Amino acid sequence: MTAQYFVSPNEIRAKFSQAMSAMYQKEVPLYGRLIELVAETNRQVLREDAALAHRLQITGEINRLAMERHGAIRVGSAEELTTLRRLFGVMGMSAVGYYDLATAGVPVHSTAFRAVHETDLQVSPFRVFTSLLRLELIENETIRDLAQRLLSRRNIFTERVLELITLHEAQGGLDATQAQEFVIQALETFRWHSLATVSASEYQQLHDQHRLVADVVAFKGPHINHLTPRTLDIDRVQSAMPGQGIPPKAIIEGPPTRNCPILLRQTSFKALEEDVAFIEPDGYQVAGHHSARFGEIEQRGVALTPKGRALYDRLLQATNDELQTPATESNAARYYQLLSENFRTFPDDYATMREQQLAWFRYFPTECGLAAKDTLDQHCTLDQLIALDYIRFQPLVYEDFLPVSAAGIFQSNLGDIRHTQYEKTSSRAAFEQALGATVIDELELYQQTQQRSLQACAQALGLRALNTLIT
Ligand code: OOG
Ligand code: NI
Repeated sequence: MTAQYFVSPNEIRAKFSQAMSAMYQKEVPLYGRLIELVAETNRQVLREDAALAHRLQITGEINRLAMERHGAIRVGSAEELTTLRRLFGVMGMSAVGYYDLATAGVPVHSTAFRAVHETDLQVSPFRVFTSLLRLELIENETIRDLAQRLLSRRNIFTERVLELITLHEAQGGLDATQAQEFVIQALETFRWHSLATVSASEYQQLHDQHRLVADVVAFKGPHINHLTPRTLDIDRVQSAMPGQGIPPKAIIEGPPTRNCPILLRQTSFKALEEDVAFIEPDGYQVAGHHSARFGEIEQRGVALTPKGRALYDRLLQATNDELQTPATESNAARYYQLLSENFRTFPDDYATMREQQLAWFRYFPTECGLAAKDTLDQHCTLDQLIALDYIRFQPLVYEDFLPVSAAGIFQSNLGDIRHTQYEKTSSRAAFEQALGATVIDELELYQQTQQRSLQACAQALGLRALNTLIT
């Protein structure tokens, strides 16, 4: 077999993302309604905001908008995480970023599996926020042992998907039939199972320790717990949600509303209470409830440089310090007020953000730049070319997640705001060991994308090199 018969990982990812979305719409009908609401809102926003529509056209994001979504799963062991890494590898997804949520009272650490190159992201931006339960944070030894026993007994992958992953690694790809089979088999891992693997009393013990522990270890597999479409106006969708019978959480996580959105804003609807059955030692089933699956929407803005990110983190921290208590429905108005006051110091136009090196951008040659190609001086600087309108810049979209926001999403759908302070510090090295690979630093990816766009400009304009000062 030669490489030309292999289906591109991008295509497998796109197919898988579609299949996952179809499965989740069947499992959670409210998600289907949310997708429609987001699609309708996006259409309206694009009709009303010609400048935004134009920008998304130039960056190509307009073509990926309708298919753009992320999912989230939680696993319990290093073996599960390692195999997931290999499974996502078949679809061209790598582990990007390390998120420690223990500092926010959630006993997991996480990464996001996603495509890394802008051309691949353009085909399918599908990402999966993947958390590993930190069993070592469970103080109760009996519960920890029970959890470990349950995890060691289960196999969350089908035999066939394991074979296909191995085949992919051995031959360097999958042909069309294998790829199709892979999508169907891989999906099984993320399916919802209403029959728990534990008795009602075991479930209760796990649940009393932490709801997350019960969710991760008491079922056959890491059911997908939400899928999140990307909206162009989260405030609008948030206020339209109740009218559609989808009550959102009180607070939109992340930065405030701005003219030039930065990073990521997110909101979710509460986890559903679902019927499950527990399996008693005598084999009988007992009816019960479990809530894990929810819905979420997100609005993505420009990715920030380390300097921009430090400013973001500082302003968010200042807001939370001033608020003193966790942001909830009762203090939402005050929270938003403090947030927008604090963020006044964060420049809200792309030109200033670029000048101050707060954000990453992509650069594109203009028609008049291309027309002037033969007249350009080799020593032209980027700023001069921008001033001449020979080059324009567009915000580079943030493809990742935010730990404080993620913790807020976890807490709202776990239904309790328990601010346990875990003593044991997290370790990226321990996570990477469980993963069987290092996680990619997302900042390097943004820098590379920016750099590639500058190289493409230089080439198109017949210049030897173009650089920004951002390193
Ligand atoms: C993941 C919560 C985090 C996000 O978008 O930040 C998340 C989970 O609940 O498993 O999905
Ligand atoms: Ni999410």
